[in-house]
Amino acid sequence: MPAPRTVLLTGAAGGLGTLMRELLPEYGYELRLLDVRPIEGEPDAIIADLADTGALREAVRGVDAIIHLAGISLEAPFEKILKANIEGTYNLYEAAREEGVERIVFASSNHAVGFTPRPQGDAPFDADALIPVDTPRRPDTFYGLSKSFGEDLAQLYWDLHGMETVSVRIGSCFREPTSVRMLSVWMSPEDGARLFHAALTAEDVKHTVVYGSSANTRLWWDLTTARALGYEPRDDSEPYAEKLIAEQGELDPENVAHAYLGGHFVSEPPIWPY
Ligand code: NAI
Ligand code: 15L
Repeated sequence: MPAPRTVLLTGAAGGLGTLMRELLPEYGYELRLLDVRPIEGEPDAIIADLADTGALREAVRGVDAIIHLAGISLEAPFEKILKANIEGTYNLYEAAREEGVERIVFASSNHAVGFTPRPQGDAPFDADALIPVDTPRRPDTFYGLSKSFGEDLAQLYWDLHGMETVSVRIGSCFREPTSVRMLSVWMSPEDGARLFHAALTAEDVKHTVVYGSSANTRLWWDLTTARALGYEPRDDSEPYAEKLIAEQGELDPENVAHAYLGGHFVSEPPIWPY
């Protein structure tokens, strides 16, 4: 596949979409933006719901690849997750198939495997203690379940239609880590852009699942499949550790909200407010 140039960015109004709108053009991409919400300063953005199959068909026409971020990004009643994340992702894949788009980068989440126990003990963890991408799926929420569905959909579209996907199980991609858990799962926005660029340009990815994080000293999972795409993370959350641990304390193995990859999503997930 030739290196993609025109890329549809769904969910472009959101937190990660906003960061990627800033960072990805540096890699030479021309972004076509889509979201159900208007985007300030972006009059050409496509305002469409993932339920609108006609609008999706037009939105994907002529793009070289898609970065699919749109959807509900927290826990919500199953009916809402079904509509936005499950049917919505299916609608996008169908539109992409019909229009011959060959590569999708899918924003999966650590919450697809959120009920996986985190490595215990002192960081940095040995390579054999890190959670591999082929660990059994253990969603921690309906939200995580929808990401698990998205990964399976991506596999099906590769096996059936030869459409390639990199499913990125993103940890926490925000400007800075704000919790002790995030010291392990943080992905700096700059590393996020590096990883998306690698996922868009690597050859012959078929359906590849990767974890999305920086090279954190306290990393919980294995970045081998991400590095195999050519991803070279440059950031580490460790400079934030002293302050966050002083404020919040170390993770407590007896606390259920500290015991799994998904953190507090396993016990008190944040709820989608809309
Ligand atoms: P966000 O909630 O800030 O952005 C999601 C965007 O999707 C919003 O702008 C929203 O308007 C749009 N959207 C929701 N439903 C839609 C629909 N039916 N049709 C069209 N647009 C719709 O979330 P954020 O943080 O930017 O995350 C982006 C993606 O990455 C999400 O899929 C999320 O699940 C995933 N992710 C993000 C992580 C992070 O650390 N930010 C971690 C793991 C996964
Ligand atoms: C996610 O999947 C959410 O979309 C994001 O808002 C964060 O909560 C992140 O996971 C996390 O696990 O920190």
